[in-house]
Amino acid sequence: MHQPSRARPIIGLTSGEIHNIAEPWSPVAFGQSRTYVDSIIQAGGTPLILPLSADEAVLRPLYELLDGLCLAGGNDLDPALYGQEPYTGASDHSALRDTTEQMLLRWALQDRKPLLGICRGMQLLNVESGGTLHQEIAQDLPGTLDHNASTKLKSLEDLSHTLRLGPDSKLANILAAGPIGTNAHHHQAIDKLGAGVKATAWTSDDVIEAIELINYPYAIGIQAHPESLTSVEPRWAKLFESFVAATREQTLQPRGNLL
Ligand SMILES: [Mn+2]
Repeated sequence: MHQPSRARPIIGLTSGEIHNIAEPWSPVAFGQSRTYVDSIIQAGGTPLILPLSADEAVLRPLYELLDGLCLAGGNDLDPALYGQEPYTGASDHSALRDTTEQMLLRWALQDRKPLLGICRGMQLLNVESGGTLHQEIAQDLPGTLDHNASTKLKSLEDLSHTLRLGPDSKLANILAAGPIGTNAHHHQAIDKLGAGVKATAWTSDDVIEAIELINYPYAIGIQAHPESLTSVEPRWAKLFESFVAATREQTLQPRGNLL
């Protein structure tokens, strides 16, 4: 059933647990960086930051509002999700965030809603498809580039990485051909690709920097943080524009009295 699409599609944006280290007594906040919010707004969408909850009854009504889902960056996934023990004693993960995002992602995949996974979000797309991660790039892939160069420079507007784009990919179509600069702010990377997952961009050391789901209308994952680069490398703004455009093109499900 075709419904008129919204002028401004609603893009669900996953949140993370924010701990106030300076004031550890203060409650944990659920939030997300405004760079994602700004990028979605500039691309014509309306972002909706989603709270963390393991309760399906809480999340589902919010999910029903969404035209697309952006799985944002954040801390590591629990290595148990891809069948591994953490390399170092305890892994830096939020079980609540893992559960929340898995629930949202599974619903979105069932409904074939447009998906954009950034950093951790790309890793979750791969893991949910049965793929695995390198828990520590420096340990697993010695001699590779510094994938935390931007972290060390304390700037996500840093373009220390250059990506080569797979020619036969949605990403190359969106960004136009030719290498593109990006930031480097991660210590984990995709190892084995999941079922139906295709790598679409790499750094010169062959670390996978982008993926897409094949046989799916629009599901793109990016290892870097393009939401911080739309000013310094305007080609990255096209990624968000294409994502919002994809949410307009989909056949929207009836939403009861909301439409
Ligand atoms: Mn990288």
